Amino acid sequence: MSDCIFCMIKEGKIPSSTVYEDDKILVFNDVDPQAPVHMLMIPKKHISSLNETSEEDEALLGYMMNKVRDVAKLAGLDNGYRVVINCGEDGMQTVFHIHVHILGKRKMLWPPG
Ligand code: DGP
Repeated sequence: MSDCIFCMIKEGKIPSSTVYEDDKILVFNDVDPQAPVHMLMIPKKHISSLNETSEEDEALLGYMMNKVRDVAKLAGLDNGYRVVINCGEDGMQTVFHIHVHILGKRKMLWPPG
């Protein structure tokens, strides 16, 4: 998607600080961190939101969930972390390329704001 910020990051057209990359996903630091560690995991495939996934994405989505633990370990989140996927307007999604927020190094609040 040519006008998608996260596709541009994936293609190296917008700089970001990469934490982890493989053939399926990219993980980079959020530009507006809400915790001492705040990373975003994106699939390299453009999927706009959780509302736009299909059966053919099940393996990729499962792969992402399974990789969260490894990325959290890489970032030293040994005391736990929070994983968030915002979806749509009420979910306060602002970038329409599905992404997993991984936040840590502080105590999270519940319920979230
Ligand atoms: P969401 O509200 O769930 O759609 O979160 C989008 C996140 O993306 C938000 O925390 C800020 C982050 N973000 C937006 N633009 C950029 C960017 O150009 N670079 C990086 N690293 N993060 C971005």
